[in-house]
Amino acid sequence: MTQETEATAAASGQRATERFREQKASAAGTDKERVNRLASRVVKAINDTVLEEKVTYDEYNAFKAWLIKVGEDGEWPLFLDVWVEHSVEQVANEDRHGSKGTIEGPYYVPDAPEQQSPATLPMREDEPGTPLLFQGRVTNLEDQPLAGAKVEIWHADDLGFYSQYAPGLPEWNLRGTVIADADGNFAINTIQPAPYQIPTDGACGQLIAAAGWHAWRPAHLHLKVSAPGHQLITTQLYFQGDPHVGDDIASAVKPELILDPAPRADGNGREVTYDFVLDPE
Ligand code: MBD
Ligand code: FE
Repeated sequence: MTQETEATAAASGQRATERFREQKASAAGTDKERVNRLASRVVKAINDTVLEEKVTYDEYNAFKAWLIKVGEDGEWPLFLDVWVEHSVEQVANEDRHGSKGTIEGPYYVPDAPEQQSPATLPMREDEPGTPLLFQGRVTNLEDQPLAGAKVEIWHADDLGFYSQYAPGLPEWNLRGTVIADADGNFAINTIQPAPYQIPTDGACGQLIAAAGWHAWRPAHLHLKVSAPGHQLITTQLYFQGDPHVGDDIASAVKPELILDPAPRADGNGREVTYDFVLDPE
């Protein structure tokens, strides 16, 4: 069977592009004045850069070739989610009083199989990695439990690959929808993900190499937490001590989102508690 390590930028990029088209690429109906204002500012920012930096024809053509390649590799979702989404998220969530959110990234898949808490995420029989018990409570701003809250979770495996975007992984590996109990409590058994290196063999990797940047995100759990009458929160949780927690390529780490799991009493991996507070709709 094909291994997840044989993932290519172009294959995962095309998949992310298709998913985006299916789920989110509907016309926003943005009015003419707004389009005029935003498009004019973006075009002006590029022109200002050309004039101030005295950009040459060689540089302009390299830029053009690179933009063409981003599309060919299907890497627009990756590029935008790594370098732009964090600002959009900041604007979207600036008025929230509950838990912090952060970016969704390109690898969410809706409708992962649902389980009642306590749950074990779908994983291979010999799934590599340190076992992790992730548990907590979902409440409103008044600290009242939200019975039956929905905790959607997805994350990379111990080699940093996501199911449905790398070959050879079971469809729902390390993806699940967990329903909290009557007290808003949830418990999820999984494994600790590895730091994630964005694909180095596509257009985004080419930019990173040409600019002398690094390609890493710290290890992270992705989550969407929701309950009727409350605002859904999209977030990620990171791990204390991760070498990239201070320099995420996607600028999506916040101090409130860093977990520090403790060894489990039974010696089987680690455990951590994190509570979610949802804002009313
Ligand atoms: C990821 O796993 C991710 O979460 C983001 C934001 C970008 C690329 C890969
Ligand atoms: Fe991710």
